[in-house]
Amino acid sequence: MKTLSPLQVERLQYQPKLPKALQAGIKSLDLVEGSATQSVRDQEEIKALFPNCYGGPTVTFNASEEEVISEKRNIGVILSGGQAPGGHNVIAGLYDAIKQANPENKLYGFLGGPSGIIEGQYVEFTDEFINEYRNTGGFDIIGSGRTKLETEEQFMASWENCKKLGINGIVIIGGDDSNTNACMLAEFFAAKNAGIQVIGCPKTIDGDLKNEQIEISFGFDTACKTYSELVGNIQRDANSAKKYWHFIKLMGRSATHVGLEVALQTQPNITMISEEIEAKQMSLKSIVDYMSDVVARRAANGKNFGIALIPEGLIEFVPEMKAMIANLNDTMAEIEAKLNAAKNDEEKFVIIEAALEPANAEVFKSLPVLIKSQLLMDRDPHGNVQVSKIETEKLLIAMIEERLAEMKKEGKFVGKFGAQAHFFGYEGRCAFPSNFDADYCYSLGYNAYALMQFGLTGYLSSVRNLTAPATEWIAGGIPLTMMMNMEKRHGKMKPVIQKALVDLNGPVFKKLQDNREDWAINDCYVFPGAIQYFGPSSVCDITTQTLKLETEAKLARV
Ligand code: FBP
Repeated sequence: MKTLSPLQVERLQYQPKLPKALQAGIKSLDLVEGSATQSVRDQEEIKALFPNCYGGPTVTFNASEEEVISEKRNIGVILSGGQAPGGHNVIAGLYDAIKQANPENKLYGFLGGPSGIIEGQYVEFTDEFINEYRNTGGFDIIGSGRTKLETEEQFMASWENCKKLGINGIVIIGGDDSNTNACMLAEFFAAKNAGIQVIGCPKTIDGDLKNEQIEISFGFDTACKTYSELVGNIQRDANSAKKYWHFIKLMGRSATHVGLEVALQTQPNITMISEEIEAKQMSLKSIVDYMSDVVARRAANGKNFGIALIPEGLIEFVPEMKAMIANLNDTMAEIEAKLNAAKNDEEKFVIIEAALEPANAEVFKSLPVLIKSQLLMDRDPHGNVQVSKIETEKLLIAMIEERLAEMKKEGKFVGKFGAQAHFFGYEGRCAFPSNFDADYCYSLGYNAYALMQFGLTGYLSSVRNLTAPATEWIAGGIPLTMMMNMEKRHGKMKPVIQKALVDLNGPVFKKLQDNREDWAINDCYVFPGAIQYFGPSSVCDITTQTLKLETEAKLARV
């Protein structure tokens, strides 16, 4: 017998809100086609790679008086990549739509991520099963994984397993890489006339899967609110004890949307933004100089405490580190056998330093042993360095300590520097979804089935107008090819969904920039507290500052 917390019991009763067009029911919909689309770049190459899925129109739904005729269907769903709050609600929304369309329809969940469809590992959802997971965080309903679905053999095996279950639609809930794979699978099925549609849902706490039609990926809202609560609590502690600098690394592998949003919600003393570091070509030394300068200026005011937010992916944006990591990735692949034969990390360092280009070898050598070891860890299946395992916050603390010691000798630092390192990532990925994410995810799942009902494939479920109340949200879809371009992966040019990085000319970054100096020196901390699920909608349903500022800027442009 499972023990449920009082909040869990309450949340199971929560009925997520749907956009008005979807409220009339899955059978009462009208599809409105927008204009044809094209990929963000490299149109000819993407079109050649996706002849069946390329260039379809954007679509939106309206409620309709006429009933949609719904054939019996079996659908499979896959959770892919890192956890994000609300994934269970995507499945719940999908399930409810499927059953409303025809109670004989079936929803299968493939277990453990994309490998589930390849290996034929699945469960069939029932009311009882689904009901236990409504409005809960996590992906434990069927588990997730990072297997990259890309080879002909994998597609063939997936097809075989779909045939066995009579599946004619697959929903892939994932980030940019997983949705790229969703599009490849859609293209494969379309080319084979397999009669299996594929729809993606935009997931990732990192917030880097977005564009004009996809205002935000799900999970970002809850994750940022969770981290902001924790950062706020630490700010109170720092402001009470007045003896520590807290260096907080925040998840967000490639983009700093999480760091930026948390900064706007909490107003810490230092916020590093990876995209800015890259644009200004800031070296590790200049980052350390900037941070040490803030520490010293606060110390001069008698404040030997503060809060610094560090993006998870920072290390990959520092020019000399970026060049070194790229060289390291290639080198490690080339000398894999030699590295496997090495007895310990010390031996590996020697082999690597000899194999790297001289300038990169110097950068590698200059790093503390801990960081060097972390850089040698396995890459993820998409070829990314696992930045969550690199303790950048500790690297910066060590370097700032050294810099402050020098400054002390020069009479430029009169104070104490005691630092604490934190990493907030996993804490936010499986939190109870906020009302926003509970509603958004349920709508995305429900809407994914609506797209299938109209025969679409290779589309991403899109729900827009998200700063308005949920009933005013706009439901529809966009072709996945619309978000694609060609990028180099594992040494080869591949079609991928373009990551949305922080726009340094945008309103969100501008807000940070305008306040940075004030927040650095004065204590302007905001303490957001815990996510609220019950009470006035102005507190419970409100979403992120990022969305608010971006929407205001969009409206001002119109
Ligand atoms: P997704 O892009 O798959 O959503 O995952 C993002 C993320 O949460 C990153 O912020 C983080 O770097 C990574 O997952 C950690 O992955 P893992 O769960 O494999 O440690």
